[in-house]
Amino acid sequence: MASRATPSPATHRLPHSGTTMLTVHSPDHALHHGAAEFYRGRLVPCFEMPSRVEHVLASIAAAELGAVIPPESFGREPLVRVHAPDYVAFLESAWAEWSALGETGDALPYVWPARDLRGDVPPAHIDGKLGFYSIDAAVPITAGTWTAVSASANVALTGAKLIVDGARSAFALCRPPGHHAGARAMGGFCYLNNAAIAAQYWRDHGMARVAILDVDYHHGNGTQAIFYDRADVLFASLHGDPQVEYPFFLGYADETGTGAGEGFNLNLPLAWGTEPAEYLSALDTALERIAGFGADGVVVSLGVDTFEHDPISHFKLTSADYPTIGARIAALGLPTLFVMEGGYAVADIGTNVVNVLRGFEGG
Ligand code: Q9C
Ligand code: ZN
Repeated sequence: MASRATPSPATHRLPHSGTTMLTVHSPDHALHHGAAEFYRGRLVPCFEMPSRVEHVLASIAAAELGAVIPPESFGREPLVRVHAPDYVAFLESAWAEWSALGETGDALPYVWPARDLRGDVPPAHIDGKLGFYSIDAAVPITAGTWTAVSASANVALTGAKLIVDGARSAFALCRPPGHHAGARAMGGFCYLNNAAIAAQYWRDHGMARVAILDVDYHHGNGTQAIFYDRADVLFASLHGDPQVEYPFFLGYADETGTGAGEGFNLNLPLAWGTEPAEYLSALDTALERIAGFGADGVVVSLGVDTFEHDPISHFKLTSADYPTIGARIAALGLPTLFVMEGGYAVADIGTNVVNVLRGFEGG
């Protein structure tokens, strides 16, 4: 990159012998642009929009964080290490099945297999499949959704591979996000669980123990569920208390893991209006658990919807708090993959994301 030939004073301060953090990004994210999500009785414009990525890219360039590189293609294999094959097939064919009905707008579910209904039989009709394979109606499927979703997973995998190949850190600028997606369900703007796919890739490429630190405002229900019975992947999350916040039905403090995974899940739910000092104290608790786990690497589910002005969230972090988060994660001294999750104060997410990454880099 030309910009690296004339580093700014800020990049001169980096203590890592001239290395900068690579960002992985695919323009295919823009092929996913949902019109609306169902919220409080009406269809509202999607908060999760393509411009989010453009703001992050602009801030990366302005800060001269490092080069932005395209993803490699990893194919289906690493996806089905985490997700059920029938779910991946559903995502791939959903738009074709929906448009075959003569529909031209986005596909959205409207019926779900809740208690006392059959949750074990995927229906044949797309209307039934949409509900079977989802937890909510915040997951529009458009003509370009599969292309964008599979590119997003490839972005995460490329970041994971950079670290297997020796990088200390990388930033996977994933969009759509992933942490609400379970092994067999989409939800909360998420389709494939990019962080989980990256963590499993690390397990399959030499790392014995992987930690996932989820700092998105919302509980990473999908990631938790995927690794809930495993002792080789520790999931630690700080998030809005599910008593009062999406996803409501997971993310409580008493969820500590099951079977071999007992003790390898840590939830730190926080109240609406949580201030920076309280947030950072919870972060330290999560980091202490990760340090004690003996991880070979950490995947950070990086949501910046903890920001005070986020339109759908209720914590009070300021832009000046994000470098502290990055610096404290860096103090683990572990190979670190940052995976983009949420953040909907669009004009500010670039600043807030880059603040985390520069805080990590020591600048
Ligand atoms: N319209 C992530 O941050 N429902 N997902 C919000 C406000 C879904 C958030 C309701 C929130 C999902 C990745
Ligand atoms: Zn979120």
